[in-house]
Amino acid sequence: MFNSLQDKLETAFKKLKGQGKITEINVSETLKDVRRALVEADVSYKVANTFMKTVKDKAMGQNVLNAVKPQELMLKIVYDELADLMGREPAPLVLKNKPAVILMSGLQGSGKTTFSGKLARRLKSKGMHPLLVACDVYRPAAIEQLKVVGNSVEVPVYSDEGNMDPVQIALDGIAHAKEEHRDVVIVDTAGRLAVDEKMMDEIATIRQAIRPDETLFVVDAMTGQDAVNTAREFNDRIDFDGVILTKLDGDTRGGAALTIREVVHKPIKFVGVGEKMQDIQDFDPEGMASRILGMGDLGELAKRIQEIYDVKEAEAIEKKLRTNKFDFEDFLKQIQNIKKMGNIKDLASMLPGVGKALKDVDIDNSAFKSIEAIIYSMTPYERKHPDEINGMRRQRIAKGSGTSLQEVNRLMKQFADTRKVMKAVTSGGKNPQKMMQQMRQAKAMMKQGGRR
Ligand SMILES: Nc1nc2c(ncn2[C@@H]2O[C@H](COP(=O)(O)OP(=O)(O)OP(=O)(O)O)[C@@H](O)[C@H]2O)c(=O)[nH]1
Ligand SMILES: [Mg+2]
Repeated sequence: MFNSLQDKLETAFKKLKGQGKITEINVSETLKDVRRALVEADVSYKVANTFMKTVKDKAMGQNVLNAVKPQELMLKIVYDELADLMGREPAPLVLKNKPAVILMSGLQGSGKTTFSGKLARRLKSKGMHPLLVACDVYRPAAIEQLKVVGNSVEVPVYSDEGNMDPVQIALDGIAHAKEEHRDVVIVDTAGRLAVDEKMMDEIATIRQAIRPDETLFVVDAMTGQDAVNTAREFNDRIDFDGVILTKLDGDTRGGAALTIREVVHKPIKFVGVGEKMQDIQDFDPEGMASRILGMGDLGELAKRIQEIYDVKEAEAIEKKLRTNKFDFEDFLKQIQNIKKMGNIKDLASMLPGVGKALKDVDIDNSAFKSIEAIIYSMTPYERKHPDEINGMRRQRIAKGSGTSLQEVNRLMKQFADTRKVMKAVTSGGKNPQKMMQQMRQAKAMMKQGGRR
């Protein structure tokens, strides 16, 4: 996510770091670099200029030049401005009606149908009972696509094949939800190739008829400033409640994420980070600012971890760690869990400083293959007693798994580190604050361990 922007901002701040004493000239040079980075990330000139002016005023107001740690203060100011630019506070869905109704809108191929499924899955995991409603009556396979999506997240789909009136289908779908005691209805609509009057009329009419709790505008982040312009046009016409930014996993420059809020004064509520149903994240401006500046996003990571671990499992692991019984069987189980958490590269980017280090590394979940092979080459006894895996055993394991001694050694080290991190994470329980604090400690511990 936003690799090139991250790179450029880091370079900008590095320049500042190299200076013994920073001067007004260094600061304005850094600011110029930051501005250029924003514009290259497809942030509009207007927004970039306003941004720079605010940062500059703040820097002068807080007397950066005489600050104890001027570089850090500058970074903090830019971080704050980025977070403010994106709205600062997360904007959760506001669902009041029974059933609550969520209406999707957006251009063709922006990701409405996919996101409808992701959202249904998400709401279901929170104990709600969603119903998906298929109002795309134009594209031949649209209804079928929603059914496939619904099926994959085990959420029912209401459709009315042959009925060409999306308003009526939406109303019928909501009535059906009432009968079936579904408490939230997600209405998927037809895409527009471009902003065209007839289609705009249709979505406006649906909206008037069903009075949704939330009208969401879905937009492809890869389209940069076009995304922002489309958002403006949709907002003028249907006054939506929030934005869904999809395809943030791709080679997105980031401009849309940074600018939309400022231009339409509506919050980004979720982002899509992949084609799979679990690839959805709450949009958190502070977390995003932190990620853009290469500072990681431990909040999001903690959330993912909590999604996977139930309390019981966490307690069991915690006990094992406490009594030093955490072994390779458990480790293997953790790998399965991590795979469930989603794309590994995306997860890694939430760790401070790690995202960038992995930027050019081609890792995906198959990276676990050799690790799994090594563990499968251990005897059951060895898996249960990791501390007894000596040099000779390591040699044998390397041969058996078709890897090398170095790889086995590396895994042994990773295993030891994982124990430490897991210890911190599991004892954090359900308290993300505590968990984050402990993860930081664990990270520091691992660093020390590495130096020894
Ligand atoms: N990489 C990536 N692909 C996505 C994401 N969201 C959707 N897609 C893909 O984008 C394509 C279009 O998604 P759809 O959900 O069909 O889009 P739509 O808005 O419903 O399109 P229409 O119904 O034609 O208007 C599909 O191939 C999806 O798999 C995302 O967050 N990341
Ligand atoms: Mg669709």
